[in-house]
Amino acid sequence: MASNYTFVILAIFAILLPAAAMAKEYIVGDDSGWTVNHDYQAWAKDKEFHVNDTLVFKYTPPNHNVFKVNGTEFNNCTVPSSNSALSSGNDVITLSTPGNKWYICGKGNGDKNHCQLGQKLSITVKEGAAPSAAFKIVSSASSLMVVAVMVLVTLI
Ligand SMILES: *[C@@H]1O[C@H](CO)[C@@H](O)[C@H](O)[C@H]1NC(C)=O
Ligand SMILES: *[C@@H]1O[C@H](CO)[C@@H](O)[C@H](O)[C@H]1NC(C)=O
Ligand SMILES: *[C@@H]1O[C@H](CO)[C@@H](O)[C@H](O)[C@H]1NC(C)=O
Ligand SMILES: [Cu+2]
Repeated sequence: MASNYTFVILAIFAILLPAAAMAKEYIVGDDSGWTVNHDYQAWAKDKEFHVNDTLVFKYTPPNHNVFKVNGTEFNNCTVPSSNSALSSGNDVITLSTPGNKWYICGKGNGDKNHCQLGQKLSITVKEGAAPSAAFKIVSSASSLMVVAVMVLVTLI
């Protein structure tokens, strides 16, 4: 009897734990994509980024590109001279380490480059994977089952 319940609990964890650690994918700017005159800090404000989540920068090449820069370059809209831009128009960046990350577009437009026109994103990546809503529900359900099993074991 009790071992059946234990098996069920173990099976539920085996199925749902990998899903709980699953990374999230964020389309930068959602439907607007990666473009000028968009407030990416407002877009990022209500989001929590965790290690292994991904950012997807969507745009029509060669109109834009993506440079990962440091805080100084971000603040000054300094485009790195190195040829390290992502430019596919569907650029996927995995957030592999925690900390602050900065991204800008390196394209120019007269005397203002796209970064100066607001095409810049700064985020903070948190350590560890985010627990999903499904995981929270399942873990509370599992806790209830553990209690049920303990009650059964005590009664037997
Ligand atoms: C940012 O990068 C530039 C050039 O690559 C470098 O000179 C500068 O020291 C860096 N700043 C920081 C805060 O890392
Ligand atoms: C960045 O801008 C600040 C002022 O906003 C300036 O003092 C500094 O020299 C600039 N740095 C670079 C690397 O352009
Ligand atoms: C991120 O993914 C790597 C490789 O799949 C994995 O080894 C690591 O544990 C993951 N980190 C987190 C915090 O989920
Ligand atoms: Cu651009």
